[in-house]
Amino acid sequence: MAAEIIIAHGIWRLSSTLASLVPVQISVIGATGTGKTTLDRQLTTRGEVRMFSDAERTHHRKNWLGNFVPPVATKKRVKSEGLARTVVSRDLGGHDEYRTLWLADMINRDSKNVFVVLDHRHILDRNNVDNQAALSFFVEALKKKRRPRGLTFRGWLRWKSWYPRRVIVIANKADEWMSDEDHETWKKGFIARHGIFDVFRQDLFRLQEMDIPVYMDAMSARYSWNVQDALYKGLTI
Ligand SMILES: Nc1nc2c(ncn2[C@@H]2O[C@H](COP(=O)(O)OP(=O)(O)OP(=O)(O)O)[C@@H](O)[C@H]2O)c(=O)[nH]1
Ligand SMILES: [Mg+2]
Repeated sequence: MAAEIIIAHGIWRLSSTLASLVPVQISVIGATGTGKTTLDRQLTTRGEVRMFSDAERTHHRKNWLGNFVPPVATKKRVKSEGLARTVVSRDLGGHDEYRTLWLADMINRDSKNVFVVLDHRHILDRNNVDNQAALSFFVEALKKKRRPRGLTFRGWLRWKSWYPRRVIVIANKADEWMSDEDHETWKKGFIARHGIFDVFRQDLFRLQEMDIPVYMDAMSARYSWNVQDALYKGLTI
């Protein structure tokens, strides 16, 4: 009996280790300057990430067909509460001209886990709609089934019936906007009710109408607060 328990435990450990090694494709999108490159660096190197100046925003060159050339996709380990996953992502730029590249990339890689990175600029300046525009573009493109430029042959075969499996909205730069009271709300698990998400609710409901589950969380990519946990939890909803 004891031997059987040991063997069963061994099999369980082995299968969970193997599952953690299977790469999961993820897409990280969001307006320029929200912290996508910082997140990419955080997952690669850990610890405090240096500040990136305006001159260091992500840009891509065009190929002879006029399509933007994305950077290579890289593997990263994401750990949370003793569990781990291997994720594959590409650091794409957030400027308006790269939005179709976000779509083409997620369809080409069949990356069904979409992380939308936001910051608090719409709270600092009520007239700033960068974050809203980025999310709306994505939701609208899914709803209207726009065919993005730059699809590969495989992407072209799947684009018509392609939908993400989950959308994870992460409010970054929590070190700047999160108050002690907000932190209490977060600890209780109610961060989705925070005002920072209010302007996005209409679009988030539209995603739910398409049967796409939405998860909301907060993080500080620069100071490594709740980065891996938010990603890991997002992948499990
Ligand atoms: N305070 C704070 N600043 C952050 C955080 N994450 C990113 N930043 C800062 O926000 C600015 C933009 O960060 P990037 O990572 O370059 O933004 P991006 O989303 O890659 O921008 P694009 O490449 O144009 O799409 C930089 O000055 C970062 O240092 C954070 O968690 N907290
Ligand atoms: Mg960048």
